[in-house]
Amino acid sequence: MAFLINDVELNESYPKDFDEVKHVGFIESMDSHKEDYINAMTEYLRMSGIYWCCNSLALLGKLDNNHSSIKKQEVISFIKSCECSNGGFASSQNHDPHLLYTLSAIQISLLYNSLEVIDSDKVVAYIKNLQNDDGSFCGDEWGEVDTRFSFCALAALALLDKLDCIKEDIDKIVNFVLKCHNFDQGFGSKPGSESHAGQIYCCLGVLALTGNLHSIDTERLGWWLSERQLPSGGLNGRPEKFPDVCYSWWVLASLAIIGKLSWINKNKLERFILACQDVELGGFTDRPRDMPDPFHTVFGISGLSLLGTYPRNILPINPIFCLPQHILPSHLQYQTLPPT
Ligand code: GRG
Repeated sequence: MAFLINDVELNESYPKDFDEVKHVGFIESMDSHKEDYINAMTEYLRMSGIYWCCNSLALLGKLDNNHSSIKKQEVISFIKSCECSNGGFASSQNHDPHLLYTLSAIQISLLYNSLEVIDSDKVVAYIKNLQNDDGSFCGDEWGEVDTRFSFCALAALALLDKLDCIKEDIDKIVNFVLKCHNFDQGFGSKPGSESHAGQIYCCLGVLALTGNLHSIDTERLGWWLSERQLPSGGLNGRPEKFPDVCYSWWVLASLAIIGKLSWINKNKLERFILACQDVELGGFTDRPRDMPDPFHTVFGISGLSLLGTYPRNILPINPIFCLPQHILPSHLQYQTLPPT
C-alpha cells in the first residue's frame, strides 16, 4: 500500500539564493497600494500587517527612516490613531480593540524605539480586564478564549516591563496553559483542542516568560516538533498537513525555546524556505509558486534568521518575542532552554 504524504516537490528551477533587494522592494511596495482592493480587505489586520512589514525590514537592517519609504512618523501616528478609550489598540481606525493588535502596536513601537507612544498603564488595565477566573484570556470584549491570547497578554506586559502587575495571577495563567497540554506533548487553543505548532509557540512563550519551561517533557515535545519536517524540507503545523513557510517560524521558534533547534535538518529547511521566494515580485509565499504576502515574508526571513545557516545579512531574532535581538534590552532577554 502506498502512503500519500501531503508535501511538495522542489524542482531545480526554484530559487536558491536569498534576494534581499527584492524582498525590501516587495515590503516597501505595500505602502504604495493604499487604494487597492486587497488593502481595503485587509483593514481588519492592518496593525499586524505593519508589524510584519517593519519587522521584515528591521531583520534586514533596513528600517531606517531616511532610506525606507515606510516613514516612522506616519506609522507612529497610525498607532496613536488606533488607540481605544479602554487602553487597547485596534487593527485600524474605527475597528474594535483586540489583544492581537495591542501586541503588534507595542512591537512596532519598539522597532521604532518609540515605546513612549504606548500608555502602558492603560494597556495593563485593558489586559487585566480580559483575564478570566480560570487564568485564560479573551482576545477582546466579545469573549473568544485562545492560548494565542494568553501569549499576547504576557508578551505585551513583558515588553512594557509590566509583568509584575499580574504576578499574583501567574499560577492560574500557567495552569490554564498546562490544561491545553495534550497527550502528544503539544498544545492546543483550548483544553481538549488538537495540538498545533502555532499554539505550541504561544504556550511555550507563556511558559518561558513565567519561568515554567521545566513543567513539560521537552524531549517528547521536541520529537513532535521535529516530526513536522517533510521530505521537501518544509515544515507543517500538525500531522497530515502540507508544509507552509510560516511554520519555519512557529515550529523553529518552539524548538529554539526548548533548546532543540538542531533536531531538524537545517539545510533541507533552508532549501525549502529559499524555494518559497517570489523571484519577480520579491517576498515569500506559503509554498513554492504561490502568491507572496507580508505574513509569509516575515516568517520566512525570521525562520532563516533562527537557522543562521546562510551567509547573509539577516539579524539574529529573539525566539519568544519575534523581534531582532539587538533592540531588546537585557531585562527582555528571557531564558530559553540550553541546546541539547
Ligand atoms: C508575535 C509572532 C507573534 C505572534 C503573536 C497571533 C500569535 C501571537 C500567534 C499565532 C499562532 C498561530 C495559531 C499560528 C498559526 C497560523 C496559521 C497558519 C494557521 C493556519 O491554520 P490552518 O488550520 O493551517 O488553516 P494548517 O497548516 O494546519 O492546515
